[in-house]
Amino acid sequence: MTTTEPERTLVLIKPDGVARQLTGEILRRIEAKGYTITALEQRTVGADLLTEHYAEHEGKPFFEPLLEFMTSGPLVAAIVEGNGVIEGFRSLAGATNPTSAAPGTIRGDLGRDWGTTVQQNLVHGSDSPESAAREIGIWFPQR
Ligand code: RTP
Ligand code: MG
Repeated sequence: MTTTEPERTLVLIKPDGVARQLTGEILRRIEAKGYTITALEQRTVGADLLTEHYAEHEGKPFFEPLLEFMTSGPLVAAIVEGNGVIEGFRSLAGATNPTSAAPGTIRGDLGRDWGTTVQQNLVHGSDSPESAAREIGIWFPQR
């Protein structure tokens, strides 16, 4: 039997998650699912890095509020490894809007609609192998 290399994804615990002291709870769910955290760092980042990270959303109405939110305080960046982790972490995270995210997911259980112009939805996870490689290059260039 042959096995393949585990996949990697870039996870962010956004500033709302860190401010609400949910870092441990979110990392617990990732580990409980069987994924491995291979890099982990809390940092506060500026608009330049986030403009690169969210390049696909530049020009959209929520782009400026998104940058303001993401630079508002410390966040946690992680590389998470495991078979199928890109899709698997997005399943754990749930839908973008915390109101419609299913119970059992991070956003469904812990997220709420604050009535702000941008969804403060606790986490980010890469959405494809190409995004994961690109985003890991931005956040952890040495890895
Ligand atoms: P993410 O990239 O953060 O993992 O989230 P996602 O794929 O579920 O959502 P995406 O469409 O990529 O949007 C990126 C982030 O922008 C904020 N957003 N707010 N209309 C809104 O209020 C709105 N739309 C997007 C969210 O923080 C979303 O996660
Ligand atoms: Mg996205």
